[in-house]
Amino acid sequence: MTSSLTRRRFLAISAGTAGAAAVGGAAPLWMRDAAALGHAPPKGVVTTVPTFCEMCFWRCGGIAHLRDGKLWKFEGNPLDPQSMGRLCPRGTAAVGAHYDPDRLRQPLMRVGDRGGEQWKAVSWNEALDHVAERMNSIKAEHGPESVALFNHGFGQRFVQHVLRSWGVINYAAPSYAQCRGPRDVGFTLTFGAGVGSPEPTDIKHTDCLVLIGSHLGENMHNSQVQEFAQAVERRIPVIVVDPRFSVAASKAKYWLPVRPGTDLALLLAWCGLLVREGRYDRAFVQQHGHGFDKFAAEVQDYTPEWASKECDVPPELIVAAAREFASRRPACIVHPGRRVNWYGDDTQRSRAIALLNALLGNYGRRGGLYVSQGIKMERYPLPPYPKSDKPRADGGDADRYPFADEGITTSIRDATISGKPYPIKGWFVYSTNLMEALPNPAETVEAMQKLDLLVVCDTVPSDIAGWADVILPDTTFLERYDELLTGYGRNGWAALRQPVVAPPHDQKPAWWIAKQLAVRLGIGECMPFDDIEEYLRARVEKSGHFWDQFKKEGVIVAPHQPTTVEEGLQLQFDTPSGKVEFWSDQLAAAGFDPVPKYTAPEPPPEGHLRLITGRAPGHTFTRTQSNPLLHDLMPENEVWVHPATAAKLGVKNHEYVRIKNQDGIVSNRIRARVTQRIREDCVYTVYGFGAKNKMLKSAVGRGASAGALNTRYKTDPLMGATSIHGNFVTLVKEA
Ligand SMILES: Nc1nc2c(c(=O)[nH]1)N[C@H]1C(S)=C(S)[C@@H](COP(=O)(O)OP(=O)(O)OC[C@H]3O[C@@H](n4cnc5c(=O)[nH]c(N)nc54)[C@H](O)[C@@H]3O)O[C@H]1N2
Ligand SMILES: Nc1nc2c(c(=O)[nH]1)N[C@H]1C(S)=C(S)[C@@H](COP(=O)(O)OP(=O)(O)OC[C@H]3O[C@@H](n4cnc5c(=O)[nH]c(N)nc54)[C@H](O)[C@@H]3O)O[C@H]1N2
Ligand code: SF4
Ligand SMILES: [Mo]
Repeated sequence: MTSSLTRRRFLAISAGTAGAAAVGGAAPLWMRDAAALGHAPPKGVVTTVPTFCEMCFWRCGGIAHLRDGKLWKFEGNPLDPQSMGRLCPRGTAAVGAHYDPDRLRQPLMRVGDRGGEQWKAVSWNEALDHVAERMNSIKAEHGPESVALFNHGFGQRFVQHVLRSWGVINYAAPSYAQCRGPRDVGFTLTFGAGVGSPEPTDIKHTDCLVLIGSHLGENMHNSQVQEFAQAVERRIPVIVVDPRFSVAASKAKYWLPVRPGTDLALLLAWCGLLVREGRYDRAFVQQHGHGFDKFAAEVQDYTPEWASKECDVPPELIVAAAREFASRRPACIVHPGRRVNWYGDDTQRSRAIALLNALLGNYGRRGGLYVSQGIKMERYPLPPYPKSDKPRADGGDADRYPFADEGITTSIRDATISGKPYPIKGWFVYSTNLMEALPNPAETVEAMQKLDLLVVCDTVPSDIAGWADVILPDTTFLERYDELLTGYGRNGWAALRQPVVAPPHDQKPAWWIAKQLAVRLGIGECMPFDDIEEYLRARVEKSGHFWDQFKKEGVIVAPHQPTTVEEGLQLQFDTPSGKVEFWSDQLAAAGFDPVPKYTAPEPPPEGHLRLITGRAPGHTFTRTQSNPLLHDLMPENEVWVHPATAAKLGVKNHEYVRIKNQDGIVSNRIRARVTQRIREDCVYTVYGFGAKNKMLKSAVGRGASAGALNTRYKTDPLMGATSIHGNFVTLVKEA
């Protein structure tokens, strides 16, 4: 396949929503011709620097182009496996993050009440002295465990390292309990390994792809979307299960518009059908399965007719889809999804997805789920972290949720509110916008009122920064070094993040902030190097690579190791039985269902609709709202509503409405998008809009915040993930 073809498909896949979402109907900025993007033939001296993208968490390698020393454009790095030489619209718009006029420019300290958004500009010395002094007084009174870290994204590495070196034991990212946690736990319980990122789905070679929600094409994880576009071009059957006619659904052979929250019924019925009709991989099950007979006995009673009633899709469609994907095994994937925290029982749904894949025998198979390989890069010798005799308060040590294997943001929040198991008095927030990312912002506010110290390190005045005592302005990823990226995939690879341009104001790179803080906390020895380049260079050279070449190429790709049985891989399963656990003794012992059981979701109360959320191709959550290029592409979100529902409510297409939830929370005004592309019993909007911080001038008040409407959430009893799709809403017309 030629790259031009692929590129066309790539654009076509994402165009579906991007075009529709762009207000005003004009082609979105990133799709206009090269000249409009500023890609006119260069004048002046052009230089290039490779680095990797942080516009989302896919970490694509790109090449920044400078014209006369000024940042001009950012393109894919052909050597990089995550970008395969192309960036998605958000990556291309990274230039806008550097030039964003709303950026934080210097450290700020709060004057007046917390959350009052009154600030004075201070020097770095003053800001960091204050943070260190407050941290030390919390340590003196309560111990270092009473300072917690919330972090997300790649830049957090040294911030976390310094805080843990100082004694912090509670730390969490929303990418676990608010995102992929249930999926990774569901897969670990079944196969002994989580899914990880990038997802090892061999879409490139698959003969059939089943998507449960996963809205590829709106979810723009770059290389995955490129492979999906190629798969569509190859005309493989795509099966999409989604209450909404997503971009992926528009490319599908079968679309199953299930009633929201009923996926587990469908998945169990599919398992039942495969078992009854003998359409599963007997050899795989015999060789690698544990407890298959008990599993089979349990699932064989789930029929398409039963699932049809729960899911509100015809039984014939359920059967046809199952026979279609089963006929392609093992080169068939039921995609594990990524943001799976939908209803609070998500680990068991993810486990059902894992079990369905196991029945297809696609684990470690070409066209199925391959087994990722990594790269070995030597470590830099750093002192070990001190030990604490206190338990973790972040729920990450499985006390509170037996199968949690990472820290849980909301457990830290709960501990801050309750003071149990001990008081939490300081929050250090690095690169996560907790006001939007966590459920029920009122609880976040309640917790923050109990703090003696709230530090936020961000690039822009996010909503959480509005609550800070001290705001530390980070550089954007284009202006700094970070830790070395060691990635997993078909090949292991390492990538370098390095400064492309100088920060425009008094912003400082995260590693520098961490080191300065370490010195003030009296633990400077935990970062035993003057400059991070020294650290990175040592790691690279010790690993047998050339630093200068790495700086020039940006990527080191490890030699290929087998990732599938076809390539000679020996399968291993790190479960208690050493096998694929169709029946989970672990779950049974902990008092949970060893095979997932279905509970019907609560129906919306009379006159209410379920609120579901997802992604727009041209934004990443709140982090791109003030990026001028992406703001231009999509300045606000819309609420999707079915014509029949809209007619009942008297709502017209494109009209402004407000979303009101069951607890009386009313959103900013938001345009209605009246469309057949969604079921009648739910509405849909993209998450990340509706910023509240006044300093975010371009984006404040634009669109509705889905985070603010998520006041009613359930917590997954297995591992602590919090649900997002549990709210019922009405649309209120503007007076
Ligand atoms: N452009 C862009 N891409 C991104 C991101 C971004 O911010 N912007 N974020 C990245 C991140 S961190 C993540 S985690 C991923 C998330 O991306 P995905 O893992 O694809 O997220 P989903 O939860 O599957 O996406 C929501 C989809 O699920 C559907 N849905 C809602 N409720 C139900 C239901 O009950 N059943 C079924 N079957 N479907 C339902 C919605 O209609 C929508 O199409 O995207 C990544 N990619
Ligand atoms: N209601 C609802 N809630 C959700 C979701 C949903 O779909 N709906 N999705 C969930 C998912 S999948 C995820 S992954 C999480 C995402 O949650 P977050 O990671 O909190 O999402 P962002 O909005 O990207 O917030 C990141 C913050 O980091 C800042 N930032 C960006 N780059 C840098 C940098 O280089 N340095 C520093 N210091 N800061 C930086 C941004 O300005 C922004 O304030 O949200 C979860 N919460
Ligand atoms: S998927 Fe897009 S935004 Fe995410 S890292 Fe890659 S290019 Fe950047
Ligand atoms: Mo996520």
